[in-house]
Amino acid sequence: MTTAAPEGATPAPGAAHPSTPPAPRPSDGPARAPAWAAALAGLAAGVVTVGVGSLVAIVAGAPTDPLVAVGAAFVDATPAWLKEVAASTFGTADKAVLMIGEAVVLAALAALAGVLAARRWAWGAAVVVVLGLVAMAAALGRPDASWTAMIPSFAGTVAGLWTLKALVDRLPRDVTRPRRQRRADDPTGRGEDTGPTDVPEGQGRSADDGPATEVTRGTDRRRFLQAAGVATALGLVAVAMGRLAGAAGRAVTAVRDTIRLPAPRTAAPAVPAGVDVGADGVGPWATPPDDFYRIDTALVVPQVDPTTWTLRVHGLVEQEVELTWDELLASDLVEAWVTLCCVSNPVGGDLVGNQRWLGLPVREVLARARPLGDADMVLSRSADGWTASTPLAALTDDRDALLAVGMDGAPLPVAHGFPVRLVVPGLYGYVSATKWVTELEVTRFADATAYWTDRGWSPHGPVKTQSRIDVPGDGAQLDAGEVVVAGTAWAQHRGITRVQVQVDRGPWQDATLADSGGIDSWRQWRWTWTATEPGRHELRVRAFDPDGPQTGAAAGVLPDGATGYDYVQVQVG
Ligand SMILES: Nc1nc2c(c(=O)[nH]1)N[C@H]1C(S)=C(S)[C@@H](COP(=O)(O)O)O[C@H]1N2
Ligand SMILES: [Mo]
Repeated sequence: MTTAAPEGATPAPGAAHPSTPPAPRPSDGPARAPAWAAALAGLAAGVVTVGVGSLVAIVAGAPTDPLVAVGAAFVDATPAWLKEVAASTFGTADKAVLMIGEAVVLAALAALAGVLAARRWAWGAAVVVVLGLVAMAAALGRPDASWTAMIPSFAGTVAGLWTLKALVDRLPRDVTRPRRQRRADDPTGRGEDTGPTDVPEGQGRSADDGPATEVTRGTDRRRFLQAAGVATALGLVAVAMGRLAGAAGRAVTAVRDTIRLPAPRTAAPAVPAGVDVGADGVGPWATPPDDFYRIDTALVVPQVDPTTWTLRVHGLVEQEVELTWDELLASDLVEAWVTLCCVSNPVGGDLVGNQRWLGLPVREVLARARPLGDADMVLSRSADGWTASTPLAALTDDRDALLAVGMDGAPLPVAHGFPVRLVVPGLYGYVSATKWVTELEVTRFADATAYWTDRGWSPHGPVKTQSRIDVPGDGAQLDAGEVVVAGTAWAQHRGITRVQVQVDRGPWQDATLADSGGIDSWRQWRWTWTATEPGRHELRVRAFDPDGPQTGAAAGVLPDGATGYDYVQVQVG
């Protein structure tokens, strides 16, 4: 009988004790869970799936909420005539109707998954997995979607499967069990001597508990309802958070869409056509904003409304200053190309990007506040409380340290700091590039520390001169002959003066530099290698700034940025 018992059936008392044979259970037939409970398990798992999916979507900062993605894919896939019918029938409410319809269909399928899972786990699981695959496909099918678009649906599906399994295991069973035999009839004859340590908790019950059927069902049902209730509540909270964040996001995005940035007082210098080295596999010199690396601690991207945004400049200043969005846009804005990079970028890594920023030089705002003589640092703070410590000198010298409002000729993308962020040439992002910035506190390194400094990173983060081989890729198989070796190098605010490549630790050889787009931007390079000898080879690169070659000593990113030469190993022939 035990082998025929469905998953989740209460183990017989003493089952965990090989020395104690199970008590006879004459009518303990294959217990069947009531359909309402199985359907409820499915619904709860469905709510968890959707909730986790939309939460993960916010965390990922992507518009790939599974429900929305499926809805959007449905709209795209709907033949035009059906769309017309829907539009004329439901009018402007058709999107809401679509989402409600989707929720109803999903609820029905979730309930079905529960009922099936209660009979046979694999059937129920299959329904969940198929739904998950549909959502992943829908998310991947959105325009511009990268493979990460499927993560929310995937996470939701995993969470849903887990919840379904947990609830199905707890389904109450309609079992009619006779009153268990008294201990006196116990075939082991151990009778009343059976101590509490001998019987696992909750499994051994004395006959005084009354009819086993009532006790078991009542407990089962209560436990199940509690578990289903908790799962549903958590799922609903997640859904609500997803909706709220989504609504705030849409509102700020809508405001962003209406903004027309003023023309710069000083336009960025014209970029020579030759900044791109023109080698396959080397990305564009100007990083498209959609491809620009994103690093921040924000779980939910801060939604800052420019109309209520202000920048407060205070601390060691003669005059506190408060700047509004309108005042900022009415200022003389400057445009500059600046390469931003992350201190966590390993040698050869891609946490680096180059863009054209539009903003007000920070020194002009600071000049209005008039920092006091003993100040040496500006602690910038974001709307979500993140902080960066920037040397006052880097913000007041003649470099283009900007209170930026534009990137690539458009308002900042929300994930890159809309409406206002800092961009400071020559410093890693963690000590300078505060997104969603709302506050500049003029202070001293001796008196204040920033977010990452409190977590073991250096208070100072000047960018280290670095170079990277983009082609050939590590592990590439190459034909003997001429091989294009190319990549990029950066030494913001000092400039790249030379790049060299080395084969198998031989002599360093000069690469050809692409045109310079200014000392604050990275510089591409290429070198042609005549690969004659078949076998394994190693290519290394190093860059020079006006002070000399980059350091070759390998060091990790902590506490102030990685050093060492980037290299690739390739196979020729
Ligand atoms: N508010 C805020 N700004 C921030 C951060 C952050 O966590 N929060 N991270 C910084 C770090 S470490 C880097 S490298 C840059 C990255 O900017 P990006 O995401 O626009 O590429 O932002 C900086 N600005
Ligand atoms: Mo960073």
